[in-house]
Amino acid sequence: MTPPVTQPTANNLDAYFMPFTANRQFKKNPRLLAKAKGVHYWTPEGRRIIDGTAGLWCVNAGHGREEIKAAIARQLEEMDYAPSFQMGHPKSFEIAARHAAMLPGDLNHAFYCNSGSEAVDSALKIALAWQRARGQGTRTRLIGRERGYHGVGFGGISVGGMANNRKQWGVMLPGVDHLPHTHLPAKNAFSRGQPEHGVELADELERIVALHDASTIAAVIVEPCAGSTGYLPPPKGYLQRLRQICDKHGILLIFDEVITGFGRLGASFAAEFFGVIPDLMTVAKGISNATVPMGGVFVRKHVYDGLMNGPENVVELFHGYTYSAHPLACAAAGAVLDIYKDEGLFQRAADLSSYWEDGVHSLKSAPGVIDIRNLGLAAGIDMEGRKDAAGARGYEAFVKAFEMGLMVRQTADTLALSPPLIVEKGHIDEIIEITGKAIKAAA
Ligand code: PXG
Ligand code: PLP
Repeated sequence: MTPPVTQPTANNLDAYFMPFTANRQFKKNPRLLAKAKGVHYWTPEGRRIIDGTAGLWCVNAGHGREEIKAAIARQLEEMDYAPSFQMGHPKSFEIAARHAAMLPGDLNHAFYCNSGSEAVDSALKIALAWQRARGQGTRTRLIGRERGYHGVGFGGISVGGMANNRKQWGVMLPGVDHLPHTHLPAKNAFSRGQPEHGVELADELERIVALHDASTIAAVIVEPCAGSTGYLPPPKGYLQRLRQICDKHGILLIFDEVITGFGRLGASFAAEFFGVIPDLMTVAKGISNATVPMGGVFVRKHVYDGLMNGPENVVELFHGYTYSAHPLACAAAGAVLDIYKDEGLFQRAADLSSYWEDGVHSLKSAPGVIDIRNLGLAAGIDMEGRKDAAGARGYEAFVKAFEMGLMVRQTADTLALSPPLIVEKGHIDEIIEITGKAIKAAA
């Protein structure tokens, strides 16, 4: 008898190599989402899940928005794609002008790509090119921060500071250094909003400058409010001080606003919220409400102008993507801006943020909760881990929450919450209640 040509797979989930997932564990007990509307998902069996995380911090205007769907469909009908190099299409210029008009300060030019990771690598490259264009080509060092997340490109993991995201890849980019992170639970535990302590951590940049010399440093990149690492709002005065030190030494400041951009803090961008204008800003996620992949780098006038030199027939930045400013992404991004504006969603997030703060801090008494942080419409909750099993409790709490009808994000023994900006107070109550039960169930 001839054997079958292919062996049957363990299950039909086998072929997909899942990102940032324990593949074997997942495939034994999968969690699937099949439908979404408003602030809810549904599993294939029809179980309703409240979305406590706006997908992955990206569906800020809620799921299944008809206006976005219609704009994408219209664009697909009109023109599916246009080359992005040496050619243009009207919607790319239109969306850039709209983004420029809503950005704080003189951030007024937009470069587009397809994700936050691409945005970060693009921003780092623009920073290096700009330093070189102004005759400072020795400035090649990039400075990130411990616990920072800047996506998964080689540039992003080099400046990033989450050890698990780095350790499989050897040396990455050379010449990178890192600021210390700003998580000081001994001094700042259970802070409401920005913590009081830690402004002096920005002075570590002076130490780094003294060590390497300013003439070797191109740029500093930080998340104005760190997201992936468990939501760490910046200490009071910290970003202002970073800005001063960068100015003093001719170093470009990059804010990675992939999570904080488009309303998460109750303002258009963290730069506006904190009143600190970076030289470059990276965005993704909420830019298109996650309907069509899109990312961007917003740059200040002096950065753009600094690169517009040399003969006019020569490409100023040898960098770009096949899908930079993809017509479908631009159409989606335009419809998303209309929704944010018409529904006042950034203001809505600001208005709800104190109710949210009270809600998340009510979890202080849940078993084994050792810190809670919040700013805008997001929060991080640290649980005491199990002895010799870091992350096990966090994972169990995440699974329990899902079983009880709530999606949260988990990293190690920290839970992160960041609901769509359209949530109602009743949804917030439900999110807090289930989170509390899940923390208890995993105690
Ligand atoms: N920068 C920042 C600050 C981010 O938060 C990226 C860059 C990369 O974006 P892309 O689109 O390439 O994934 C991000 C992405 C989580 C989580 O749960 C966070 C992100 C992605 C997935 C999960 O913390 N942030
Ligand atoms: N790899 C190959 C072989 C390519 O031809 C291209 C683009 O033309 C790329 C990678 C880059 O793809 P993208 O522009 O979508 O980032």
